[in-house]
Amino acid sequence: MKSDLTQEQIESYQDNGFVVIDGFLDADELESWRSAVADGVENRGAKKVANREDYPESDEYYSKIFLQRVNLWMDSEPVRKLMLDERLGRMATELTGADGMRIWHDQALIKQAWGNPTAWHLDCPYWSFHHPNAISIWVALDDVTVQNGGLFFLPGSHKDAEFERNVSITDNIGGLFEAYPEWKHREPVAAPMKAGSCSFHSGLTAHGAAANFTPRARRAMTCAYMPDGATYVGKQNVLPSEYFKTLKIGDVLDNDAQNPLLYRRS
Ligand SMILES: O=C(O)CCC(=O)C(=O)O
Ligand SMILES: [Fe+2]
Repeated sequence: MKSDLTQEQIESYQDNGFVVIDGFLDADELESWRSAVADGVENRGAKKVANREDYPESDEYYSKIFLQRVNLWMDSEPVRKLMLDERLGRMATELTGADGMRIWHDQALIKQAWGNPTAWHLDCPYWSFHHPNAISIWVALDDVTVQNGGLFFLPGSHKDAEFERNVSITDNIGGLFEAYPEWKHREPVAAPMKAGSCSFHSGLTAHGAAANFTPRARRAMTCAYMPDGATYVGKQNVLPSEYFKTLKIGDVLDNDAQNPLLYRRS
């Protein structure tokens, strides 16, 4: 795993709100990630989010954007081994400048053959904490192109995005630009990746993905990270209902069973 970041990569992440790391996994690691994700998805069955039996059902359009299985680390040993890797936490910490990182949630995102596009959106406003150093890794498990559902980012959008302005991922792919009319004429950047490459994006960077215009699935494994010390803002998102009921706005989200600490600067 290419886990050592250059100063140039860190600066590029901070300026643009995303960075692509080519050749992140070597061929053997890529095989382990593919098989771990296959294990996790199969083992999970139809349930979308671990420890949330009551998670709302998706509508028909959304269910054809991707097969989405969240927090596979909680119920698949092979995924747990990959996701609890301290190096991932260190990369997320170094890119953002945070003091440390916890797992917010992982997710397998498999855009099936002929899958719908992923509408433009911001991630962190959905989550139970709001923090400018929220960040996600997105690992390509297949070669990802503009034909099969490659990602697009709006460079620099993390600098003026707001936690209170966002849209849901629906069939209106440009709905985010109604919330941010000032971004309507900005040029997005496509991020094609070879299998085993990855990107990191800020929880405030506008992004989306193309439709899958191929007869094959586009597999990705992702993980969102929460800066250590982030506090609860009143949204349940993927939190188990039992835990959610105990939280008050402003509480530090430091439950190691739900949000394990991956890395902290010494
Ligand atoms: O894989 C996709 O289609 C979308 C990915 C995404 O929105 C994310 O990783 O935050
Ligand atoms: Fe996203």
